Amino acid sequence: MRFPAEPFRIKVVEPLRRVPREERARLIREAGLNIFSVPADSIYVDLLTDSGTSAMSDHQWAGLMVGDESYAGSRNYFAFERTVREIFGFRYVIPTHQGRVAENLLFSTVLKKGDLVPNNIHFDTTRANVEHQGADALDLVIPEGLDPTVLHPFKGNVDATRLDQLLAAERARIPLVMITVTNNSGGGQPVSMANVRAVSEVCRRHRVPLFFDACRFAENCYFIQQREPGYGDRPVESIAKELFSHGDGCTMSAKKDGLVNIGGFLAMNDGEWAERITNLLILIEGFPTYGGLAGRDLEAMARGLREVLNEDYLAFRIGQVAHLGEMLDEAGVPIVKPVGGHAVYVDARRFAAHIPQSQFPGQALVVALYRDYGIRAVEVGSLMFAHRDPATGDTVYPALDLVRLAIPRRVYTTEHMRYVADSVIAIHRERAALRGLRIVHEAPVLRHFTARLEELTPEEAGRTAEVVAGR
Ligand code: P70
Repeated sequence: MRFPAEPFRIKVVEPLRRVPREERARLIREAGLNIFSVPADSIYVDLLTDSGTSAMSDHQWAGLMVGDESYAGSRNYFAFERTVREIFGFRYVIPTHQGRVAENLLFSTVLKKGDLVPNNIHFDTTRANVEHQGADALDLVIPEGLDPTVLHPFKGNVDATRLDQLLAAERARIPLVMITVTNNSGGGQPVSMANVRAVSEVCRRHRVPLFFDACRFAENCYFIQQREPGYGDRPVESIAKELFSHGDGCTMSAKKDGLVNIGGFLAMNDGEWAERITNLLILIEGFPTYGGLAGRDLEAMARGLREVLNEDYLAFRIGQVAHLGEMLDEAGVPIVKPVGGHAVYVDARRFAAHIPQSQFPGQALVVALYRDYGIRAVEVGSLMFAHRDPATGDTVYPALDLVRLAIPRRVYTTEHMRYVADSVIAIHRERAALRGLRIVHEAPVLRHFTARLEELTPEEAGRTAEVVAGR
């Protein structure tokens, strides 16, 4: 047996619609080749994100019925606060309606212009929220974390030596250090406990608070149990408690490992920061015992945070994602290895080697996956991350150009995964037919959400390919 079968059975089903290919071709064209603009009911298997797409359990749905919608002091808040204190161990618990608000509240409270925030790799909303304060977001992942072919058990690790040097030189500009678990932008790769301990030691020596971006903490802790010496016999929950004991706070989008469709929070030990953040919360999100959510949402989140630590669930979850990766890898499709916790990342630079990064090879694959097979994936590459160097005006391309197949939690069956694998493999066989793209409209920040693109003609694509090849 490759991995344990689903540790749940299905009580409610949601029918999926399969639209004809011609209709998909029209929809993606009208969407400006931007997959975010395609209506979701025209998608067969939606792997855009694992965020907010989880199936809740019967226990969580039952929790919605005991929602206490009091403006202040809802009992669901206290259940939620208790749960977060127990698992994460932080004193102050501030609910928000999703992760980026937690980031925004934290950064607008503690950052000033010219500051620096190190992280393994900032996720796009985190980077944007840091930069929105006029500060710099610095990525300090270990070099292995940027090479899709290197097999390393903890490719999300922070380069602790570089962090130490940076703090020695720039301490005054660094109000906090962050670690993202798992490292989403680097392929959903975990961070080891040893690395967290090392980073924590560096931070304490320089007296800088350490915060986690905890979106996928349970998946990270499961990898620690499976891969790190000394943790094989430890329950995932106890690993999580140890992990967070090395830090001073966290931001969390509960839309991932909270197993809910909406929700997030900030938690920390510093009372002064918590007070300033709470004041801002009241201004923009809501009263501190609901923070932009309904009482029932807080209950679902409290229950989800416990369910996600169930080890039968985690073994199935991580196994299902790994299985999709294995099917692709065995067929020669270039993917980021080892496979991460929530998604399989296809290496688009190798998949479509004839398309230069300036022509968005990842997005070309995303378009083909939808048009030919009704599957929605997301580009995590030059469309999402390329930017202009303010000094030289040159375009700086990210090291990795990836296409992410994110697997929603408890939503798709292994048969769906087989369909996805067969589709990607079929496109890979015909990859020479993929054509580069160009942007015709873009927003100044987070452009990938709304950009419009068009396909290059074969002649245009041919010309740039020759220039790239130096002919
Ligand atoms: C994803 C979503 C959200 C996220 C995250 C980390 C490590 C913070 C947040 C923000 C975003 C996304 C990307 C592409 C398509 C759809 C959605 N990640 N930190 O799928 O949390 O969304 O709750 O504000 O991964 O990776 P929130």
